[in-house]
Amino acid sequence: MATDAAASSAPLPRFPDGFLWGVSTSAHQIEGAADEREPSVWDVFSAGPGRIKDGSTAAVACDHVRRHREDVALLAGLGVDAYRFSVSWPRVASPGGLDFYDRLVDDLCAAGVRPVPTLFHWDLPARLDWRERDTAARFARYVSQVAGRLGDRVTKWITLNEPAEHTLLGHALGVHAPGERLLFDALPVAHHQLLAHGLAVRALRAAGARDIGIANSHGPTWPASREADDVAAADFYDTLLNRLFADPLLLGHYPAGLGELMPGDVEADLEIIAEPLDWYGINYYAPARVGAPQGDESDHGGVRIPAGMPFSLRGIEGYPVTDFGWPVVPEGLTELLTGFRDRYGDRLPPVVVTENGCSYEGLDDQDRIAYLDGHLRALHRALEAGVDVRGYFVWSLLDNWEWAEGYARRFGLVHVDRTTLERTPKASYAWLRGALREQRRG
Ligand code: IFM
Repeated sequence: MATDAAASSAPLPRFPDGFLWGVSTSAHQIEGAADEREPSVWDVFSAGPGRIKDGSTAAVACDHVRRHREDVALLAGLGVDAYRFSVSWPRVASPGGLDFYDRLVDDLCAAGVRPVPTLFHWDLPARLDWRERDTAARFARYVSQVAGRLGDRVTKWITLNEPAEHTLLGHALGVHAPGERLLFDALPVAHHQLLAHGLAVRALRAAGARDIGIANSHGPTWPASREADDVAAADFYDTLLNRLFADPLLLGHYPAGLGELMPGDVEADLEIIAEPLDWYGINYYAPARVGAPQGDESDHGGVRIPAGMPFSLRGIEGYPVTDFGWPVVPEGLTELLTGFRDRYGDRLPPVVVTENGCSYEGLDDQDRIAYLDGHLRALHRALEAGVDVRGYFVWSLLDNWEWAEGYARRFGLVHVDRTTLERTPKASYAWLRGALREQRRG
């Protein structure tokens, strides 16, 4: 069902001077050229039967490795300040792999678009495993290698993308790569990614970087009712999705009861994990409605929550939904940003919204325009409420390979034909270009 929301005809409010406007993608979702790099956990996972809804793999994706010049031209035409892409560790580990990113960064700089690489966006080399502590140290060595090659032109860095989803969907519930169903035994995977993040911050600083953040996914967690057991379940889910991945970075400790479950010398690791950040990236899509356990397995948009979890996920009623079935709740972004500021106070560095977007079909994507318009107004309300937000990145530039959904979901401002791979800017691309021009006119 499509949303019936409409973009406001009023111009967007004015964002502060220097506000960073960008779009995001990730390596595995767009690059293709899979035969020119070593396999990642996603190559192995997607080769298994029944794992990806349309049976596809990302072997071709958007063929961005070969067509990146065209994609850089699209970015320049859109008028964004910055492009958030990810560097594929399996590609960098393969002969000549860094050459591609070298060219991409050169082309972006020549086009006046600031490169903002994410160093890990879920495509772990298949020979590695986040359950192993050593993966964090290996990550830091790979980060040094990338920074050594690109650091003369890249000034803004992102360590990890959404370690929460990679842990929960990939290692606890098994619906993403590597397909492990460890439930709470997946907690070491969270710890080792956070440790990898802290080590990466140190490696980047050693290479001279001064503008470092992370892209963590967060959302408000709304209790299903005011009953105590629903409120407790929503608090628990808030801890799992929000606090588990933010408290160690911003406060230097895990939420109560979780540090004891982590492997290794947790206190010493937390000192590394809490390396100061220059900014904190938040990916926002929708709030979660959470209730007390209902006693049996539940299906939440294709994600099966096993019986025995201390919470259940419920539908969000009363809001339009995207073609993916995700509720469209712009005010959730205001709530999230003000809530983070209230929770972390001056421990929260300036925030950047590193992802926000929606999946809709069609070239005349008025629903996406309404979505972006609504979320930008919601972000502006957070600015007015005093939250220090410095940038906003749309997910995504291109229709791409949406993980376990395959090619069925279209998040792009630019349509990609699945047969010819031809790129066609959608109505939302023109809308965003116009909105950015307006902002610059003041
Ligand atoms: O496509 C993903 C992206 O890789 C991570 N954040 C959410 C997006 C939409 O599901």
